[in-house]
Amino acid sequence: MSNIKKWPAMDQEKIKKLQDYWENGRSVDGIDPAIKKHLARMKTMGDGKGIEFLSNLNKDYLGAFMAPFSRDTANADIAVVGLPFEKSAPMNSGHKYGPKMLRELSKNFMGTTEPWLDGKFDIPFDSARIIDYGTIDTYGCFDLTTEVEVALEHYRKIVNEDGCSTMMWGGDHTVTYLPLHCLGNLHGPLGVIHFDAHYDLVTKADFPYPYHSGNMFTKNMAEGNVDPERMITMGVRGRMTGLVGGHAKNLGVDVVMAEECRITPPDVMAQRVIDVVGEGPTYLTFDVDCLDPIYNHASSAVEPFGLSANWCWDVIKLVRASGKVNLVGADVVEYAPAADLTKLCGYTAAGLSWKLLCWLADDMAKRNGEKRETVWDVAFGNVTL
Ligand SMILES: [Mn+2]
Repeated sequence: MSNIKKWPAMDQEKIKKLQDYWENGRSVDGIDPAIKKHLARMKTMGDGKGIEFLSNLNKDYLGAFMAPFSRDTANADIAVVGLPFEKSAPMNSGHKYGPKMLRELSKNFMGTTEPWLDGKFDIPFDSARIIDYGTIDTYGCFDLTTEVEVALEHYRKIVNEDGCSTMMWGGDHTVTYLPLHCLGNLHGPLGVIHFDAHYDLVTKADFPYPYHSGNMFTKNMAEGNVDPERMITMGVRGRMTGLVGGHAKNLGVDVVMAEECRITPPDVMAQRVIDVVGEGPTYLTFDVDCLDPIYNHASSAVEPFGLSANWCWDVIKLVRASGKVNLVGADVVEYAPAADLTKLCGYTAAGLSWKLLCWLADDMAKRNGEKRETVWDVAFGNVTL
């Protein structure tokens, strides 16, 4: 005989209520009204067919974060763009597969909504018209300058003609030249929030090739598109530090070494970022090699003793939450999936990209003075509630 003493049963009335809830209670009855409205809207897409978005499986027909694939930038506010450059990778390569893998993994990071702060939610697809522009095809460009010129034609249309913000996936860090160049032209000189193990401040005098993964900031400074005194770089360490550090001092870029980042609380660092970039138009570029190899070992220049993914997110979150920084574009670069057998680095990069997309959509709505809704022209299945 067991000596278990059974706990008294719940009373019949309570059980009856639970039975009734089991039969009739639906999750949609208890959710945030804004999300309820969003889900109802999603359900009517494409002549009432709706978008089934809770499962990421078999969603090749949808783009990044389940956004619609489109090149109609005249009717969009934010374009997710893949740039597959890898000719400037100093060591490990394979960045050409970065946008493709991140697009695939990005479909994990949504349900088209995201918990934000204080019980509020981000619903980026109800704040801005977001499209996945796809990956810009530079296949056959065997010279990096030609590759940049081909992609620039796309970027000038997306940004300068049609006024879109871009959430970009590299590619090696060369790709950041394009949004800085075009968004700087559109908005005026940009502040830059830069996460990286490296300064990336090589000059033409150092190395005369026009485009590479170490000169996209300095070239844009010389063109008037980036203000070095509104730029902060976090996470610097490793082999290039002694060589390029003098440029940061001479140009007035604020640099926080990885060692200092690790002992600085995120709220203190967030305030420093806000003080440096100010209220002007600001770009955020996240080179995954800023991260410690435990969070990223799939980039072209792995450097040990780096930042934690959570610290970076906390800093970014607190900068955004201040409401004081005007984000006009963002990117996540240097991810090379061939070295990422577990996809751990890719999930981190894609998850961070989704959070940056939410911030971009929020700031885009503020600049527009109104929320604009993403529309899916083609629907493929019922919304799951
Ligand atoms: Mn870099």
